[in-house]
Amino acid sequence: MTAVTIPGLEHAPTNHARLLAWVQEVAELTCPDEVVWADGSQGEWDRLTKKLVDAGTFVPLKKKQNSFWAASDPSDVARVEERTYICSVREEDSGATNNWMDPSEMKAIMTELYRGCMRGRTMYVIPFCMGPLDAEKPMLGVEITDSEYVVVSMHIMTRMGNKALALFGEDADYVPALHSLGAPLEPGQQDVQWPCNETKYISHFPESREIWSFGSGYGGNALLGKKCYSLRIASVMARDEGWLAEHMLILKLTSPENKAYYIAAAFPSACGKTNLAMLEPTIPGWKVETLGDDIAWMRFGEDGRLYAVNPENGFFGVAPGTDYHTNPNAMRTIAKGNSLFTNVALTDDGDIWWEGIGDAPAHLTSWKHQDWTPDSEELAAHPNSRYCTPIEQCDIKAPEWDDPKGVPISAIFFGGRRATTIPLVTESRDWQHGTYMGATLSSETTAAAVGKTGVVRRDPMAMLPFIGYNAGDYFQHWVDLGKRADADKLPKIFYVNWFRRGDDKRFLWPGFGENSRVLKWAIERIEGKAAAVETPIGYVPTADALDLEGLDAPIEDIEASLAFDADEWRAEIPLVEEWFAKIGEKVPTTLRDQLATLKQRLG
Ligand code: SAT
Ligand code: MN
Repeated sequence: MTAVTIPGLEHAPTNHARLLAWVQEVAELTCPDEVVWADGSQGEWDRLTKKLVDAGTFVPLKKKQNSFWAASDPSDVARVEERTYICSVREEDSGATNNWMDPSEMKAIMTELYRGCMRGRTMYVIPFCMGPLDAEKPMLGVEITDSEYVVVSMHIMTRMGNKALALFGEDADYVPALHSLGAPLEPGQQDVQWPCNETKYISHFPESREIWSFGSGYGGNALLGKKCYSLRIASVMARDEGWLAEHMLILKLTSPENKAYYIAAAFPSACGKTNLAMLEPTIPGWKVETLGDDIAWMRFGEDGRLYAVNPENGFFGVAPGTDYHTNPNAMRTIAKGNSLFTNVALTDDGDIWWEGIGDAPAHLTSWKHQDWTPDSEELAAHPNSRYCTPIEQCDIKAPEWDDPKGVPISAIFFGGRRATTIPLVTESRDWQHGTYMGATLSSETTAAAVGKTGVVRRDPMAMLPFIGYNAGDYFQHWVDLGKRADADKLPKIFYVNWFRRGDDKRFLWPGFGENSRVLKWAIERIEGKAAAVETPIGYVPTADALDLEGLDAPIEDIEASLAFDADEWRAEIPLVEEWFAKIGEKVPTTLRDQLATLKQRLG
């Protein structure tokens, strides 16, 4: 058989034999018009953003330099959890919380979908590195894609191109990640603004550390370094190698005494991770700096402490609700330009707009490309519309944000969106109790995934859609790490809920910058300085243990936000039992014991 010649295939900038063979194989299967190796240069950015503008996918923003507006196909706006698969060799290794298909069966189906799927398009080969390039063991990947939108998004979200490829040598390990929009073009066929396919698969092969994605151009489905690699595949690597890959922001909190603490916090998608990561404290003398807003990789250092690294290079934040009040630092970051905006609204003078950013102009172009006025019944921006912007230009990034050593974590926060039951903050008794809190975390669903919003579901460690293996084994991994470590050096675990509501549905706690009061209490607990009451669910502050100086909120609301209500917690027990029953026999004994203790304490 003679090898197919596809322009660009000959001039590969690497001698990495396995990578070359894979690129050749994919090109022969998908039949692109040409193959281009992404170099990550400014010239490449300029060329591809122009191509996207010419195609109608991007509109350049007159009011933000080097920034672009894109609106997706209305069917391609979020992660598709129903179409996301963990294709482990054994079904039980995928577990009750993941979709599973036999790997060879999935590969057979997807190979047919991929056959000829890049006709009429360019196939890009994007070498990338998750986490610092100068890490002891750089975490490499290669995404093959036929989407220019993906290439330019990867410019922002990852370290990619030549600087990543330089680390491959001739045989470095890397995660192969194949992506196609699934929208081949016949000769002369006019392209659409947002090509995609009705059939979608987001597949992971944990044993061989591979990712195959088809049919979607949306961030979480298509930027494969993010959820697919840094959470689903990395969680499997972390289990095998004794570390943690978590859905957590990383922030640095400096006290008035100038002591720095690092906090990692897990909340489900669209529950305020980015806002907390960039918080402006309302209490004097405290300072927050940002290291990451979505993913933390945590490994034990030589001193026995847990060190966190953010594998990403940019923020892919939920736009609606972001403004100079809720997240001034995000606003300042995107104001500098060099950003992409997807599914927000476009103003007539070439700027972006979304619900919650301020008064609506008299006329907008909505995310559906329709005329929009304040009288319109539909939202101007999709609730899961996103900004994509480099960390580098965030004024409050911590200087050590890309230190390959990472930062030592003092506290881990778990949190969800719950109108009832869960107090503003609860401190766990120890790591195992904290693991129980994480494993039973619950939250109301948001627009970040396709499906109904506002439904309470268990979202363990905010990782429900991202655990790349059996959730019971994942809990066991958390338990085991805690047993192996020196208890004094482990982060203290807290459970928070900014979203508790009063009888009339109003939020009891003002949130945003005021959350600094909760951070302060947590740090003072670590330092043994703040008071708390012991309850059956852990240690909860009374209102006077919190610094409430200058807080403009009724004290009754604050007290209600902190309240432990035994009846509400008794009602929670059957839900946790149902949840553990769903996970099945792999629920660690330690967690069953935690549940039994809680039941007993509740009486
Ligand atoms: O949609 S993404 O997966 O890119 C972001 C998120 O849901 O956290
Ligand atoms: Mn996320």
